[in-house]
Amino acid sequence: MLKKVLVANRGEIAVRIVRACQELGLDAVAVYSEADRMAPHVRMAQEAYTIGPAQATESYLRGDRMIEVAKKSGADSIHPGYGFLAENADFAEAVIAANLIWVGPPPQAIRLMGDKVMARSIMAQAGVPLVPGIGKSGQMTDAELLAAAPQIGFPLLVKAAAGGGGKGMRNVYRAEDLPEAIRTARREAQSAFGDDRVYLEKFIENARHIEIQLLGDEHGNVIHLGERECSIQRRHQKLIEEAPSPVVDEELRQKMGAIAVAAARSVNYCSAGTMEFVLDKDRNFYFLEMNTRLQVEHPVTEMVTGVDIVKEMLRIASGRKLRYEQDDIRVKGWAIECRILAEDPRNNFMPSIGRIIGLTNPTGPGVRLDSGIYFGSEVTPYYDSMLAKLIVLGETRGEAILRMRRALEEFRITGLATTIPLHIQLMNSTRFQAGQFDTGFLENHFSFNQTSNPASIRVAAVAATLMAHQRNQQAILLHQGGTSPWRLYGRREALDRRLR
Ligand code: MV4
Repeated sequence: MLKKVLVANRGEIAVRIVRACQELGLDAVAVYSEADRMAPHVRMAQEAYTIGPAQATESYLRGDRMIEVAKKSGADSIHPGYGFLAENADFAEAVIAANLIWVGPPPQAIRLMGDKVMARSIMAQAGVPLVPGIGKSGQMTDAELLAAAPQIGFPLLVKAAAGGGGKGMRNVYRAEDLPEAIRTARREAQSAFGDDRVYLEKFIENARHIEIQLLGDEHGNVIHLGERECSIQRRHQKLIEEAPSPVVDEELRQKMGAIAVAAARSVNYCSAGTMEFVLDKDRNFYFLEMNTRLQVEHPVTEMVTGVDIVKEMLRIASGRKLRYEQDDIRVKGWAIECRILAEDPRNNFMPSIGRIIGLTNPTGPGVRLDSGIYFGSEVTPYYDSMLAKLIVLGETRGEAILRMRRALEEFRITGLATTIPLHIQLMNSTRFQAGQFDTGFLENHFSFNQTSNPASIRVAAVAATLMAHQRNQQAILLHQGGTSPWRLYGRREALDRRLR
C-alpha cells in the first residue's frame, strides 16, 4: 500500500484527498502557493511545502516542483485531483519516471483521450455510439471540412481536437457561416492549446448532459457507478449535478454502463474516469468525450452508491483489486450537488473577491460540505471561483430538493457575493423540480430574480417597518414631516442588498 501521498492541488479537492488519505492511514503532503499559506488543506495534511507565488503557472502548474517536493518529503505517490496537472500526460509520465506512483489513469490513456478525434475513433472501435461527425487524427484542411459538412448536415458544431469542456467550440446553423466558424475555432484552439486541429459534429440540440462514472483496477476489472445528470450549467461551467438522472431508468443505466465499461476495458483503463454523453429528446445517447481524472461532481455518485471514489483510486494505485464487482453496485436514494461560486448572479456572474467575514456552514441529516474556505479566508482572483460544494442525499429526489433548499438557507457566507441565492431560486423552480431541463435551461428558460427568497423578503419587511418607525420617532422629535416613501424604498433596497 502507498504510505505517503503528495496532494498536487488546492481548495476543496485537496481537502477531499487529504481526508481519504487519513481514513486509509496514509500520510498526506500538502503543497501551497503564497496565497494559500493558511488554507485548510495545508492545515489538515501531515506536512506542507510552499511551491511558489500565487499565480498557478508559478505554483500549482509546476510539475517539476511537485516531483521535487515529493522526493524531499519522502512521498511515494502523487494525486493530482482535477484541473491543474490532472490531465497532463507528460507530467504523469514524469511522475512515474521519478519512481513515484501516479494516482490516476495510465499516461497513455490520458494522452489518447485528450485528443478528441482519437477518442472518437477508439470509442467507435469499441462499439460506442458517436454523434455523426467527421474528423481524422491528422490535420484536416478547411476545404476537407467544408466538403464533409453536407454529409453531417446543420446545425453542426466545430470542435477543437485538443479541446474539451466546450473550449474552442462553435455552433453553426447555416453553411455560409461555416468558413468563419472554422477560422475562429482554429484561432481559439491555437491560443488555448497550441493545436489548431478542429473536427465537425452534428449538433444535438436541447440535449441533456449525462456522464457515467467508471472505476478500473490494474487487474483488468472495470465497473461503472451509474450516471450523473450535469445539464444545469452556464457557459460550460456546471452549477448543479445530481445522481441518478431524472430521465435515466434502470434499463438505460445498464445499457450506457455496459457500453462505457466495454470501452474502458478496450483501452485497459484503470483508476477513476468518466464517459460523457449527450442524451437527445428520444433518449438516444452519443459519446462526447472521456475525462481521465477525478471529477468535481464525484460526490453525488459517492452518496448514492456508498463507494468512496478517492479511497478506491488510492487503493487501485497501490495495485489492489477493486473492492466491488458490478453486482455489488446499487443506486440508492438521490443526491444533488450545488457548486457554490464566488460569482455574483445579479451582476452577470462577475467574479467576487474579498475576505470571508462571516461563515455559517450547513450541517444536519444528509448534508455533506466539501469546502475550501474558512472564516477569515481571502478569496483571490488567482484560482477558479468555486468556494465549496454543497451535497445532499435524500431518500427521493423531492426530499433531496427540500433538503438542499434547507441547507442553502443555513449556509451564510458574508464578505462576498456567491451563487447561493441563485441555487435557492433553482431549487424553488417548478421546471427544476419536475426534472424538465436540458443544457439550455439556465441560459434560456431561467432568469435570476433577486427578490425570490421569501425568508429574506420577510426579514427586509420587518427591518423596513422598524426603520420607518424609528424615522417617524426622529421626525416627531425634530418636528419634521414623516419619512418620504422614496427614502424608505431606498433604505429597504439597501437593506435587502446587505441582507443577501
Ligand atoms: C455537444 C453537444 C451537442 N451535440 N456535441 C459541451 C462540453 C463538451 N464536453 C461537449 N459539449 C457538448 N457537445 C454535440 N455534437 C452539447 C454539448 C453540451 C453543451 C452545448 C451547448 C451548451 C451547453 C452544453 C452543455 C453540455 C454539453
